[in-house]
Amino acid sequence: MNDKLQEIKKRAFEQIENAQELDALNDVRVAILGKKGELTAVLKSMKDVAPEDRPKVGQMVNDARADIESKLALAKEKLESAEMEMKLKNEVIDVTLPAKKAKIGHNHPNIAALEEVEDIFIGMGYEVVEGPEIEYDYYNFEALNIPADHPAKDEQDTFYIDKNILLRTQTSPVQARVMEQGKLPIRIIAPGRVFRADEVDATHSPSFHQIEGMVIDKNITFADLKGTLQEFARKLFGEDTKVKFRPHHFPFTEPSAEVDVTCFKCGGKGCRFCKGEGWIEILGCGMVHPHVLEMSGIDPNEYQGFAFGVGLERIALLKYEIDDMRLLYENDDRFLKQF
Ligand code: 2NM
Repeated sequence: MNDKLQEIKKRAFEQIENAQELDALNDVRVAILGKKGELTAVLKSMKDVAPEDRPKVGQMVNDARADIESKLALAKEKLESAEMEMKLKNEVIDVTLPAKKAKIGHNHPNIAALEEVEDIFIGMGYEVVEGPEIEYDYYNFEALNIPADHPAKDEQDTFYIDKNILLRTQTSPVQARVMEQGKLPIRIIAPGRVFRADEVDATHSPSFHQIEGMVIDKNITFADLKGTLQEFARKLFGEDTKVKFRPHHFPFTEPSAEVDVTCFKCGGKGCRFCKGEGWIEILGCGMVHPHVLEMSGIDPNEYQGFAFGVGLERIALLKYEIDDMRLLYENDDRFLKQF
């Protein structure tokens, strides 16, 4: 009996020493000490032992069991601490490694252009004002002398929410609201999103941005408008930039003009960029129509004003030489990170 116990113990010790993982160790424990284990079988065979020998044999089995259990516990501890050590080793952080380069944001070309335009006018003493994108028909059209039968009012061009409420088609309603407040003089620019029912292509989008400007004061003339926009063009496109005013028509200004600037690529000689013209159209402007002043409660005999409007996307496309407006709205990282 003793031999058998010694043999089981020896084998158990070997297996415990060979176990590389906690699972293997547990297998050994089950095979030897478990309900159907070898040592348990020995205990069950006690009935074959002579009664007078039973205490002694029982003691031997218990001793063997205790030895194997303590060997198991020791091995378990060893494996666990090895496992922990491994885990810590794998989790080590080398604080001296160079950091991963963080992706930082870029200025969207629209924002870059907006900031440039704003800075120029702020430098001339203008205030930046904003207004609602959802507007009353009154401020978007009527207060700006745009008659009911004007093509701009057509549902084909304007997103109507109901009969009197629409998505503004220009930022001039902001100017109408400021005029109505009656604090004079006024020197403001109104940047913001506008909406028109246009199909998307390289130069059109149903939602784009405008910056409109307006000055109302005593003795304001077309010369003030010309000087202001000339200075603006020089600051935006370079000191050598020339401006050209072409007669035009807008319902809210009289007289009205469109403004071209000399091509900043070729200086006016004509190139691929300006399609051989030497000139690039950038904005519309004019003297605020006396009727517009009157409707806002300003006496046109006492006060005069000029106003102008530029497309922000148009400026961004020109300045950063982007050939398709859609690039401004897709927000493709490969495009944006160039700015
Ligand atoms: C333009 C062209 C010409 C304009 C007029 C006004 C207001 F409110 F004073 F009447 N704001 N903006 C204006 C004038 C806008 O955009 C091409």
